[in-house]
Amino acid sequence: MAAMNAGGGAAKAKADLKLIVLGCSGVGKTCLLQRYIANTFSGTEAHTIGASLAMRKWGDLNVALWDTAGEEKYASLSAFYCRGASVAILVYDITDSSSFQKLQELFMPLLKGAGQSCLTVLVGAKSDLLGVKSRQVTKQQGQALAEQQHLKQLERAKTGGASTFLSSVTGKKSFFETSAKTGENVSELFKFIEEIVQSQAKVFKRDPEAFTVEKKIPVKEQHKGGCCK
Ligand SMILES: Nc1nc2c(ncn2[C@@H]2O[C@H](COP(=O)(O)OP(=O)(O)O)[C@@H](O)[C@H]2O)c(=O)[nH]1
Ligand SMILES: [Mg+2]
Repeated sequence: MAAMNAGGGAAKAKADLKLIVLGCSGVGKTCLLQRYIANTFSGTEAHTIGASLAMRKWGDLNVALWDTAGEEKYASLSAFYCRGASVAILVYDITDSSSFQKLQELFMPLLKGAGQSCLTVLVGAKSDLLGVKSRQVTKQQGQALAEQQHLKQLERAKTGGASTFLSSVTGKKSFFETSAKTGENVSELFKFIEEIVQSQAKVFKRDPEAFTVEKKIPVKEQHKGGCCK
């Protein structure tokens, strides 16, 4: 079970790599992590996990899973939050085209601060809502963005001279539509990431970006609704 610090105070942990979840407020980032970590979903309560850092062990690797705790509202904090990330899960809501737009405009540029060979995976969240609400972002749009983003990261890694494992990853596969509510595709998403990461364990073990994370954690995240208000 993951060691979580769900309340206020400081979290401190040694990590071999950092995974971050980026996207507008309300798209379902916290619920996605909660489904993965605890296999639960709560549609109502304030998500204390939204203010926390969770650790997972993938083979020999200690992975720090960072959930944005309101940082999505403050670009400067988000840049700090992206620093040195090895994996970024980029989330939008498939029933909200503005969350897809804002992901590209506000959040993807922040990846400049992530690790040079950062693996990016795109997630269209809330797939269970399709019977209730209409889809605003097609699968094709999601897949095209995933491929485009993957190529961008690959280019960046190569320009920086880093020998990168990203060339062994297919952009097309770096895209998932998930539901934290039903659990659809959530384990597939993390399995995909974990397999890539584990196959590169030696790289991560050697990586100078391995770090100690320490962060003052706000006591509670509050939802004001809407996207990035
Ligand atoms: N139907 C449905 N609702 C979801 C899903 N994921 C999150 N939500 C709801 O969307 C709202 C925001 O979720 P949250 O994870 O807190 O979003 P965050 O701000 O991106 O962390 C909450 O009311 C959740 O219950 C999902 O997969 N399906
Ligand atoms: Mg959250």
